[in-house]
This record gives sequence, C-alpha cells and structure tokens, in this order.
Amino acid sequence: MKYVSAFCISALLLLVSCTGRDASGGGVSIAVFVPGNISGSPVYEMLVSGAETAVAEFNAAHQDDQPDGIPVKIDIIEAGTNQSEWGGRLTALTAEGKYDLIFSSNPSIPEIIAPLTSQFPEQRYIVLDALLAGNSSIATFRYNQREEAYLAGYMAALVTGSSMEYANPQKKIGFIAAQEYPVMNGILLPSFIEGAQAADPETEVDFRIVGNWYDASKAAELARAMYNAGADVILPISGGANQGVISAARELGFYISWFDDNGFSKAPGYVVSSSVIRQDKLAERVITDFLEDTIRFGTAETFGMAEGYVDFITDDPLYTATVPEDIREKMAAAAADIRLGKTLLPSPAL
Ligand code: RBF
Repeated sequence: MKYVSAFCISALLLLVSCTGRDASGGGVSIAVFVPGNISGSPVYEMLVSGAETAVAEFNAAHQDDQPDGIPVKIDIIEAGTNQSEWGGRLTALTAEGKYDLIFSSNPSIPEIIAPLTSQFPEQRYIVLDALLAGNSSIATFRYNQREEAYLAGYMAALVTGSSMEYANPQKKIGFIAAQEYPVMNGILLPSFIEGAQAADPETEVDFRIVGNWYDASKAAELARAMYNAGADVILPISGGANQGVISAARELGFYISWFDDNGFSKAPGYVVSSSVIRQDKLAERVITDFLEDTIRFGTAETFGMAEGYVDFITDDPLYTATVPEDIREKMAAAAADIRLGKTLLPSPAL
C-alpha cells in the first residue's frame, strides 16, 4: 500500500512538472481561492480586486522583461459557501501544481492547507484575514479586528443613545453574524461590546446568528426580531445575507453599522458608519511583493490603524449628511486615540 501511494505521488509530481508552470515557459500563475461567494462579501470583493490590480500593474510594468514574454496569469476560483468542499478543492488545486501561488482570505484556511504543505513542499500559499506562523510554505496577514469592531461598537452606542430620527430611548444595539468562529467569538463580538460600553456603559448588545453566509431572508427575519426587541442600530457580518438586514432597515427604520468596506451608499440615511479593513490595498501589496520575491514565508503579520489597514470612514458625504456633528466629533476623537496609540487595543492571537 505504501509503495502504491508513493508511486502515485511520484507520478503525480511528474505529471505536475510536465503540465504545470514549466510547460508554460516560466510564466507565473496565481490562483485566487475565494472561500465563499464574491458578490456581497466585502472581504472577497477586495481580495479579488486588489490581486487583479497588482497583476495588471506588474504586467504593464514588465511587458518586455518577463520570462519568454509570458505575462503573469491570474485565475479566480469561487469555491462557494459549502465549507465541507473547501478542503477537497484546495487539495486538488495544490496537487494540480499549476499555480506558483494560491492566494486566499479567511481565518479557517491555514488549518486546511497546513497538512498539504509536507506532501507538496513546492506550493506557496498567502492567506489574508488569517493567522499562522511557522510554516515555511505559508505567509499570513491579518488585521487588528479588535480596533475595527471596537469602533463599530463605539459608534453604535453613540447613535442608540442619541436623538437621531430612528433612535429609540432604549440603549440596545444588535449584531447579526453569519456563523460563530474563533475570531467572531473571541475578537469581533467582544470588541464590539467593549467599544459600545466605552462610549456608554449602559449599552446592551443583542447577538444573533444566521447559520450561513447567504440567506438574506433569514437575516432580515433576525433583524426584524431585534428591532421589535428594541435594537435601533444593527451590525451585520454575514456576507450575502447582509442584504436582508439592509432591506429590513429601510422597511422598519433602524440604523446599520457597516463592516469591512465603505457601505454608506448601500442604504443612504440608514448606514451610520463604516469600519473598514483595507484588504484591497493589502492584497495588491502582497501580490506585488510575491511577484518581486520579497514575501517572507513562515511569518504572520497583523496590521491595524497605525499601519493604515484599519480605518473608520469620516470623509464620505453620506456620513456627514446622516450623522450629527457632536457624534462625528466624538468618533473622530475615539479613532484618533487608537491611531495615535492613546487607546491600546491589541488583537488576541486567534
Ligand atoms: N465573510 C464574508 O464576508 N463572506 C463570507 O462568505 C465569509 N465566509 C466565512 C467563512 C468562515 C469559515 C469564516 C471563519 C469566516 C468567513 N467570513 C466571511 C468572515 C470574514 O473572514 C471576516 O471575519 C469578516 O468579514 C469580518 O471582517
């Protein structure tokens, strides 16, 4: 049995070297593995756009000096929301040996790919929004999401305690998550509560779970129930299902705290804040670094507000139009304190 599998692996490796990048004449190939659906998930929209920009810019800048004139190739693989399929898809993609780099984003990816790295030592992986140090085939980068969620909570507490049009007298805010996972339970939810209570210790947080990253009707149903229980600001982190929370906000009149990218235009007048990660900028930077051979595989880095990869949007005209000046001033002060290191919010290693 041992011999059979050893033979199969050698045959597979031979096949890889015959059909993979060597056969293409030395051109570099990158696979962007999207663990979910791109549309509606800010993290994945930014992952893809940043990687595509980096490749387009690299190709434009190196038109004449690429090996055999072959430009860098990028393929986007949208793996869908069935998480039980991701391991098989990543194994097949790795075994195919067609790509110099498999690029992805999601905290659950390192533990899926780590077991593949001894069997396929040539394959390199870069994973954003993830944390794993010490595997020389993998580089990870993540954001200080304690800062990101703290700012969202701080803002939601200021709004729920205000006299804004849809705010009620109860100091209750909501958080709708697609699913529970270590970063959700250990960073995003506790930091949202931490920020809310820093702004007003009496703020209560109602936390509910959709059960997947796509069901907008279920998310709308949860949002309606939260609204009926007194929540007037809701943070949705549920990918494509976020759309249901937006519809419920328009229908019933409550506020939305948006996460990961600038969401003000998704429901003007209802979205009161956007706490963002600059995943497009980071994707562009790390793909460029990979193409220039300066990625330090085996390391894990975390970037926050001080480094410019976590932010709270204050310059969108819809923010100014929706949120009164006294709240905007308090938010600007809270954000500046984090950026300048006066409020220290180190992110737990999860
Ligand atoms: N975020 C999305 O926006 N869309 C998704 O489909 C999605 N799927 C995820 C699946 C798993 C197993 C995990 C652990 C996280 C997922 N996330 C998704 C959340 C994402 O990694 C991040 O935590 C949030 O977007 C907050 O920044």
